[in-house]
Amino acid sequence: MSGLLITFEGGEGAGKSTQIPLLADHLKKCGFEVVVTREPGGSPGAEAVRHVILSGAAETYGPAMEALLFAAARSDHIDQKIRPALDAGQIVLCDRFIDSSRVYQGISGNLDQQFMQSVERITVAGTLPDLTFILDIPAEKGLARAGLRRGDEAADRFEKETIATHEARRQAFLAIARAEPQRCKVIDADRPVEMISAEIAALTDALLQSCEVTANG
Ligand code: Z5A
Repeated sequence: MSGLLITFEGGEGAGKSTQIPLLADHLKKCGFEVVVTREPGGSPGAEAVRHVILSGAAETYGPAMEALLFAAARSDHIDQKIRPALDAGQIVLCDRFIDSSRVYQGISGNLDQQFMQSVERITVAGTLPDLTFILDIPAEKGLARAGLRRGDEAADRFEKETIATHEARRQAFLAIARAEPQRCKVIDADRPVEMISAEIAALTDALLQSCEVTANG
């Protein structure tokens, strides 16, 4: 039995971490086994790499180095957590995944597309999302939300970048959604939390009805 991999993508402050537990609750109420995880991180090895990347320690070595660090973390995360959960028929909800690498390293880092595609193919080894929610919000609004949430803590390596860079990333996520409309659903994230979660739950329910994943409860 194979589970489902559902990923959440989008710019800073779009509301991914807010929406994931709401979808998890909805699915659990329907009787599904749910695993919530995140990238970079999600397994002990990947969490160690997360610290290196988000502290900015690898930034001076360039985007290719960062892309490979994200890939190393993802490979461990998939092996240790995601694939075993899918093999057990569970629904995995992951905060960021391959599209973040495509956008942050591939587009913002201006890396060769063939290099990025090869790294992705080797890293995921066939474990690809069944459904991806791209939470879309103007960069300025998302960053304002992320700033409020952070409070006095320092911005991380990516939050510090310019509005133009964040807006370009937003457009890159939307371009991925246009290229893969079957997998990617663009969600207007500039709305009340409950309205967004209702749309996400409805789209997930529709996918579940069309595939073989069944609830245990
Ligand atoms: N990265 C990469 O470069 N390459 C990769 O391959 C991967 C990642 C996997 C991880 O950061 C960084 O790594 C990330 C990309 C890069 N860049 N940055 N920064 P992270 O894991 O520390 O954080 P994040 O993924 O960027 O989270 P986030 O985008 O900052 O936040 P969010 O999860 O989308 O938003 P939130 O925490 O749910 O909400 C933010 C605030 O807004 C919070 O106070 C909420 O209460 C509020 N909120 C949420 N929804 C709403 C609505 N609907 N209305 C009003 N207020 C709301």
